[in-house]
Amino acid sequence: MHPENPQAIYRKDYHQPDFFIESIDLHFSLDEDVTLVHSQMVIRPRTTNQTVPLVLQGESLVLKNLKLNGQVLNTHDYQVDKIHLTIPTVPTQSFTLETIVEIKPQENTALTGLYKSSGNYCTQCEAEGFRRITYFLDRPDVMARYTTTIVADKNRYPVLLSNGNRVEYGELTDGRHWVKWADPFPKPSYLFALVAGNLHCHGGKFVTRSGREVRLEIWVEPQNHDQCEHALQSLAKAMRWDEERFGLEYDLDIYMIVAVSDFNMGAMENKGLNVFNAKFVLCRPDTATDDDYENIEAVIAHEYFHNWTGNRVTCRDWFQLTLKEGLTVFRDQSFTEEMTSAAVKRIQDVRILRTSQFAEDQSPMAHPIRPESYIEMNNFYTVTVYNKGAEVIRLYQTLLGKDGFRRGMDLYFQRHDGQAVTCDDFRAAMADANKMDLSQFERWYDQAGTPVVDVLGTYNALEKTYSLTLRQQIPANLQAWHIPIAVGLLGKNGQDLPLQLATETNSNRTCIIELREVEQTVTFVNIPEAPIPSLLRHFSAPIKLNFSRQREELAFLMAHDSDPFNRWEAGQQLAQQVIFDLLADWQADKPLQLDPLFSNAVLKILQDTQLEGSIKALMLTLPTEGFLGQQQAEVAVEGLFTVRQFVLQQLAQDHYTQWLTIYKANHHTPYSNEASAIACRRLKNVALHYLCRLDTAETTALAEQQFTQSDNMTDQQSALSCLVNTTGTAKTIALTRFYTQWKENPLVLDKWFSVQAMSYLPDTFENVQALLQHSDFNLKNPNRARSLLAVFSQNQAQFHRADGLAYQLQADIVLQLNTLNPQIASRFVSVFNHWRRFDPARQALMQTQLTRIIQHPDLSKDVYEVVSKSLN
Ligand code: 0A1
Ligand code: ZN
Repeated sequence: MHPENPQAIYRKDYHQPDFFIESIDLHFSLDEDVTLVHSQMVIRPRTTNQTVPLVLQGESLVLKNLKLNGQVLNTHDYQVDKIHLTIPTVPTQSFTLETIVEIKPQENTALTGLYKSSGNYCTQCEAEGFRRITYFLDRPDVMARYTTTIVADKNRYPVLLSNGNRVEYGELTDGRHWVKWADPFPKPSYLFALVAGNLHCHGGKFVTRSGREVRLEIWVEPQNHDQCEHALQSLAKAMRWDEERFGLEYDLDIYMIVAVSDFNMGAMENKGLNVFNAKFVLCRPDTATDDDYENIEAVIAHEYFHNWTGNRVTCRDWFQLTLKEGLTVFRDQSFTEEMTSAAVKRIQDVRILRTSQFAEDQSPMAHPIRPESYIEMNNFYTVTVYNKGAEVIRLYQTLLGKDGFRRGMDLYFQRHDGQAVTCDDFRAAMADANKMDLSQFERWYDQAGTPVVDVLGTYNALEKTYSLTLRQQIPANLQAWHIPIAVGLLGKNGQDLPLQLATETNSNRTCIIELREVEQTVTFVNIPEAPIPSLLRHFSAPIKLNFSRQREELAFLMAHDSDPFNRWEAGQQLAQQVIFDLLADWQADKPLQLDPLFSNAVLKILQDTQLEGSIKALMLTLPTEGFLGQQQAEVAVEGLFTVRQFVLQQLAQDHYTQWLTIYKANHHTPYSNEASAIACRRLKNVALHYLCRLDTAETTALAEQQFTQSDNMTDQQSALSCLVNTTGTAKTIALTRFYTQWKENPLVLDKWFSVQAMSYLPDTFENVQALLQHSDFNLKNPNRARSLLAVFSQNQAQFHRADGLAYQLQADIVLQLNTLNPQIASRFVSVFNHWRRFDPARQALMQTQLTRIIQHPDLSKDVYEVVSKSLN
């Protein structure tokens, strides 16, 4: 790129806006050729008698008319460039500004601003998309009252929606009709939304705890009318939960959700009118998996929870994004923990954090949850801001207790309802409500990276004390974090010992150590025998904790820890040790032999009748190649693949009868969406995957049978993903059959692409190349592009082929997407962020592609930022 140097924006440069926009009255005339947007704003200078120019943002707009206080402005009274409208001289008192602009939503493939999806109009304005609709002060600390009139052809677009309440409507003589909406709540422009199209409504209602009736509406393309009920139920559950847990009630008379097929992200919390990726709305047992059901409930809840954490109290500037996102993710995680199983949800969340966020921390895109600068804000909707941000919120709750956290939340809303605020405001509310000093806590907001804590334990048999010494590894220029570490001590019988700190009189089974110094030692008294410590229970902080353990000790914790999270964790650590030792053997050309201790530990889990099924399924799943690679100084691509496959194969053989028993015991549970039925499916499908590793006629027949006979997508997809890794004809038959069955359902067809991209057979890359040519592949549709290419790029051994062909393909795709959809291009190029973690040959191959990309003449800011940081 030879851009006119895309400029970074810095957090320290924040200034209040010079003008506020009190109200905006919008008028859209939607047309197949050009859409006209007429806007009338009441603008107030921040201070009286100021003489600063008014600078509005606007992109890809054609200005047709401009009036100030009703007077048309002459061209020499204002300037327009690619991204601004500047009026050097404006009145010193409130004034009105009217603009008319032309836009072309039908040509908008970036899917930000106003665009078309399956023939319908919709909008996406976060972070800075509103400026692609009309000229505005497009920043979250400018909060205006909106009225919106939409005019469109009545036949094509019978449904016209925007934020707030529908206040007027009517018909025109030319086959067009109009609807006017008014949103009583002032809001930042990123929460604006408009939808127009031919949509079906799945309606319901919710009565708030104060007795107000709220109308709930899920809007979908007509053919999807039978896939909305779960979304509706999820919404009602989320509304109830927020009342009960946080005392927060919904505030409008209507709540609308629209499902669209083309969407860059998961969903968007626009006030009263959420726009959703259809993937997080539509489901039916035969089309959606258990995970899809759970994700839908979680995303619906997430967007709903934003109504308070994000909309009523919003962000002052985009550096504060985690204020709304970290908090809202924490709220949706807590909701799912209560709706499903707390331990299972915690394990799933920690897996995401450790595989994606810890990796981001190790990459050139590493940033604190509150970044200091950005070139393109859309690049900062990251696992760090979202998921680590949620962990940081969880830390408050761990430190203050659930009640203390609630007191902090109450004070936060009491102080800031209707305002645009900062992460510091949130921290102050937590501290003040609990009379606690949280100043050291700011480091979680301004220091990037994963804290590392080394722990040593010493038992003193004479004194009957056990001491833990914890030491933070602090990188240069950083300071010690404030870290709560939850600890338990297990006795020889596997039971928790009562814990009493030398400084306390009462005892507990789990104790929170507050680590604030670089090094601290805590001593437990009255410990009758040398204990086995269980550290960082339920992953009480987003850190890496080092404590050296023998395999026997890990197997012991895996069998006995009363904290289900740590039981799972011990199993993962044991598997990791075993895999890394085997890797050393493989690299030394020694024969591979699986440690019987590990195989037996797995057997014990298989035979444990007390263990809940979903946890059991998780405990029987090995760490991924991606996660294992991250633990290495240099990712051993082939070695990790070979060794991990070997371990899976051995476990399949060693426990063949037990896998079969588990499979059969859980196979006939009838379908339902209850936790117990889900657990049966999880268990049996883990068993099926192990069995199919043996690639025998018998195991393939099991998968085929499940594939043809299942009445639900969880089982069908799972069987298909087993079959794609088999070597006979069953694979082609199943793939053809699945395609024929589901070719009319895009969300299910996405699964067909993904399953093939995930295969571990050596021809996967060639298959992906062929699938790119398939008539159902479409790079413009983000779900479809991700289903094939993002999924493939996570298939470590296949994507990182030694010949670099997959890298070249990925770069080709990035360059195409760069023009079509920069946000998706930037996500796709991010796989190369980790290039320095590979061997020299692969480094060179990836660097070649990065260099090729950065030399592209018209690189978007999105891609430029990621690639330039990667190459630096
Ligand atoms: N605020 C939404 C996520 C979102 C962010 C950006 C988008 O377009 C660039 C779209 C959605 C959420 O957290 O759900
Ligand atoms: Zn969000």
